[in-house]
Amino acid sequence: MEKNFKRTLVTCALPYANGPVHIGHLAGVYVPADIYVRYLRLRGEEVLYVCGSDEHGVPITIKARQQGCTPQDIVDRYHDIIDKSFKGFGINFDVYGRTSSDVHSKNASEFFRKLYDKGKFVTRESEQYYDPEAKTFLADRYIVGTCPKCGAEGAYGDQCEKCGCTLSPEELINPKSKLSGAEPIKKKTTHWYLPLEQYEQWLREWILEGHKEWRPNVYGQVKSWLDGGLQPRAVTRDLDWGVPVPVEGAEGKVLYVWFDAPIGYISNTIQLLPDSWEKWWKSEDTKLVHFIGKDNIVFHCIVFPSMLKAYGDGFILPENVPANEFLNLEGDKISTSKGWAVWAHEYLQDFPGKEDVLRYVLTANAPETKDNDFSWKDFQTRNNSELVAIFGNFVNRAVVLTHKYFGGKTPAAGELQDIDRETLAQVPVIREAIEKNIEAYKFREALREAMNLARLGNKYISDTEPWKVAKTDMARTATILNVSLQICADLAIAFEPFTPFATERLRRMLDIAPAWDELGKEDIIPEGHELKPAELLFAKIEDAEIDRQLARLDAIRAEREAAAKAEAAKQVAPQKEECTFEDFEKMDIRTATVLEAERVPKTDKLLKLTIDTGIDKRVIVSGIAEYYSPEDMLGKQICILANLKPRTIRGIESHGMILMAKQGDGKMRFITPQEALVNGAQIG
Ligand code: B3M
Ligand code: ZN
Repeated sequence: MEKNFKRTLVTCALPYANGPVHIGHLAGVYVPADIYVRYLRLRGEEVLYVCGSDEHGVPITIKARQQGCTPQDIVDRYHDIIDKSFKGFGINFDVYGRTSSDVHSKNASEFFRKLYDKGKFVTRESEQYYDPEAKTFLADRYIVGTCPKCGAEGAYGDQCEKCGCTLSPEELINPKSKLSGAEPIKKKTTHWYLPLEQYEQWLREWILEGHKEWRPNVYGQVKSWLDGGLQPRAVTRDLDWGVPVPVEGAEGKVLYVWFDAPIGYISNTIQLLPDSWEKWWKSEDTKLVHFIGKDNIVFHCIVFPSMLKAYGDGFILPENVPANEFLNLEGDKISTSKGWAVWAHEYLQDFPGKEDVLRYVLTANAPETKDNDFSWKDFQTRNNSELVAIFGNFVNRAVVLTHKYFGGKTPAAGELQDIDRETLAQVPVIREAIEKNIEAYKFREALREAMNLARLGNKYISDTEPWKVAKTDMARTATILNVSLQICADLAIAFEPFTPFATERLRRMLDIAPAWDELGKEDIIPEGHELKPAELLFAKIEDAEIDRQLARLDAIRAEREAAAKAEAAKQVAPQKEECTFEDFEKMDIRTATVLEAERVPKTDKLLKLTIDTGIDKRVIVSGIAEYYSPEDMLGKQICILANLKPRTIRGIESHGMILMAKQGDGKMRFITPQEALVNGAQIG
């Protein structure tokens, strides 16, 4: 059932202040939320738009340790960068708070205390890893060791970044503390848990029964969590960075970051509206919408609602949680730690005045139903052949011709012809489609419709050719330009949520400030209304600008590959099964010298070597051509396994094997005695 709300509270996931935001964040959360908020405001609705930095959590403490500064230093730095980036893209929250603020600390603390006093938590004692040297419990991320699945070194206690598997610290082979390098020991600790299983039935009814309209990815994830059965979730941690647990006997413990962060939405509202925040959080007339990425679904659909339910006191629940899938970059997963990203603040520097282009491309390609890819070529094409060639071109022709023929004054429309009427009749149809899609959180589709409006205008002016008609019929020219200008005004409305900077220029050119409701009216710009000088709506993006971005990514890729190779080189194969001295004795290993060397024809890997073994001269075929040329081998003293059973390789009989050392990345080198010896010296 559609409820009638009086106002809308829009929250955006609080970005972690341990790195800048990138295009994946923008596409997943902030651009769609901004479109939604701008649309509602244009419709004259009451909206509150809340966000802020998420400044707690273990990764921030690790970064601080790596950089030799405090966690507060880290979050101060990134909070500022992130805040500026959002503003740069026209994403103007009513409040952009931070979870390290006093308001939040007090609010989150009180929230916990209330649940505690109401008996909503259970406590559990568990054994957790503890660093006996640093005298502190170790969060999963603070324990590293060998991955039990792929053997990679340096896997974390919660995940191996090499093979991507999820781990628990117990599974690591040779676990070591990241703090001191000491071997962690198990120690008992007590934590508070929210017994989520008690909310299962209620969640089923509220979401699975009551919100079938939620996006399939969101609904599906919730369903699979509920079907899997919910477990109590720890809401506290042994850590020294966060909101202290406000309970006696909880020294050295803080609220788990995912417990305090969503409360941050409320704290930030309190910070902005200390006296009237409850109207936004505790009134059935408020529609609450959480914009998030798909990795945050469980917290916003299951954990936070259960916290609010436990708290009671009239807190409302989200009406919708439009979570997006992920955006990839040039075919690869975006990764902050690997530097594989387009950073918002760098984009703003590299493309000044083109904030809208990124907003446009990220929306046109929005990962709403599946993961999507961002490529710089697509970015350029969408700018040059959509924004510039269609939208910009149409507006430019309409405005410039009005200046040229009518001194910038909006000419009167005479009698309308079929083409005029048919064109204008399309506008309300498109308007309805945009509205329907935005209200259903289908921003990509809504933008397509808005672009259809630009296409309509561009086609109209191309078909009616006012620059030709003007030679013979000024009255008809006036009508055509009047119709064209009305469509320009429609575009100034329809595109405002998507490309607010361009529509601001357009509104300035047309000298109007229309509300959403005027979209499709036939006299948004009255006859005689004077236009301002034409401005450029969108500018072409040249190949050189795109090439620069691609070169930057190529460099990152090359660096990453080199690092991966260096890492692989360090991997040491595990020891083989035991053998006896007799086993070893069977092998006749001795020195020899290469007399002749040549490639085995039609192969890439094989060399044919004639060698002096001290006992005889013989031929060995060896797969080392990738590493050594025949010239490299000539005259070299090597070691061979002399009594290996002869084998025929590519028609050549090979008598023995050259001893090679091989490292993790596959690189091989032959073994040579430290000082030249006679051929045939036995090794053992
Ligand atoms: N800090 C964002 C993330 O997972 C996380 C959101 C918190 S929203 C309350 O990247
Ligand atoms: Zn692994």
